[in-house]
Amino acid sequence: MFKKILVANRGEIAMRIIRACRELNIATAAIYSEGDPTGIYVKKADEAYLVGPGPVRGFLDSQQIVDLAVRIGADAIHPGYGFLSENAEFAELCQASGITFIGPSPHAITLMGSKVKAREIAEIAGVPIVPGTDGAITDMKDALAFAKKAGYPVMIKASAGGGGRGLRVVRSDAELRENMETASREAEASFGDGSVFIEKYIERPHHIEFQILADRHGHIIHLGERDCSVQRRHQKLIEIAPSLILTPKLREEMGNAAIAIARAVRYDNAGTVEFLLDQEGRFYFIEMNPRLQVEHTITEQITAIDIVRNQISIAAGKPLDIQQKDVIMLGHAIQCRINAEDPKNNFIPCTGTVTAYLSPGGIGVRIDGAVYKDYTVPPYYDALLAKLTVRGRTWEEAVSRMRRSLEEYVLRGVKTTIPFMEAIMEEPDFMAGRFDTSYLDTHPALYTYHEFQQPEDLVLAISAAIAAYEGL
Ligand code: MV4
Repeated sequence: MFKKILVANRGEIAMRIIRACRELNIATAAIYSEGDPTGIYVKKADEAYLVGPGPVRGFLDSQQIVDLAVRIGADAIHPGYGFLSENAEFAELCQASGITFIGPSPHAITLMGSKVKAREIAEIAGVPIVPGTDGAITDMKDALAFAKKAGYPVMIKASAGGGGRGLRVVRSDAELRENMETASREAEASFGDGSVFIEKYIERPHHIEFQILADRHGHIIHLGERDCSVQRRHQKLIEIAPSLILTPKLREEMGNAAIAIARAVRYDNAGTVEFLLDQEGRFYFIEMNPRLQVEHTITEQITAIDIVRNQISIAAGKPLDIQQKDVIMLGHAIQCRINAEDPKNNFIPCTGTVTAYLSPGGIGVRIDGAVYKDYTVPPYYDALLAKLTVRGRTWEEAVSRMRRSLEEYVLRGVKTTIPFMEAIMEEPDFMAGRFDTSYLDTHPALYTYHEFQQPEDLVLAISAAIAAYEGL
């Protein structure tokens, strides 16, 4: 087993990985930058090293991170999510430097990084894919011919895109002509690969993803699904497990499909296979994420399986100690992302210093976070402050527990998504489990929640006014 793991990430996911290492008696080395020197994960690691230059580049500098790992005697690196977690060259550099990359092989990362290749692999594996073009489109004639056959609307997708980037819905030949060129140019600019393909657009789908665990001895299992349909412009806000609409038959079929795709690319470690479920109950593979996901916590809460611990032991060459028959999903879990954003102001990211902090607690309540009183929220990274995950025996119990936990959550000094999440937990369609990817667009009233002034905020305002008056 590893002696020391370098955690090549920050914030809540660095905390999550450090906790798993602590439980396994593995020493940890954190990296931090000038952009967030006071991150609590830095204090929790056994060692901490400044990377740079600047607030972000150090986290993206493969050579600097691998050189550090070699210098400090780390035998493995965990990339978390984002940053270098889906970078095949980084995984290769780790291996070439004798450092274990805690994640899938570079080969699997590369294959799943191409949405066109992933579709081909799924088709060969007999997994349903959305009707679409055979490979990337280079000739407008082929694009128009596909749209004529499939019927509008269709979706233009960047092959090197993912997570919702590089997508355009078009509803006519004119729109298709206008958007093909720009889509390809944007993909070239964003991903260094301008190839695009087209799929039939699935209206108001559910976004269902299956958690995969695969070891290096050919054992592959799935840990059930997560429904991530409550999202805004591809930013997931609330995720639930299990889905409220999958039948046991669909769960079995989609779980087997997810395993078939993992097997087709000889996948190892943790990964997530994403599907769309249409209004008629048909499912389609769309992409696979070769990394740990933000929302992995809801799967852990209903299966009691520690995904990060399994990632570490798989990377150390151990066989899985669980089989598919051991995966039992009990109850319902919900995760709310507590972001430093202002839902009333187009979710713009907010910074500030936390003036009061108290996590909710009690039965079935889990906080993954790196926030504390007097923490200054840095403006350089994604806005995620903490993830609030609750589980209940029933959906209703989970919703009421999430409502109570959000109410209880004290996080002042910076605007957050907490009041917006509270509004969702009281919204009848959500409470009844009636939501798909159009939910936030079709419930605009959610954005008009009333934000109660906290007493001390009022005291601060009044005392400032008095001071100003006396100063006159
Ligand atoms: C789609 C789709 C509808 N039709 N593909 C692709 C990236 C993945 N993370 C979500 N993606 C989608 N692909 C076809 N053919 C709907 C989604 C989708 C989505 C698209 C736009 C805005 C929000 C979305 C939320 C979930 C799924």
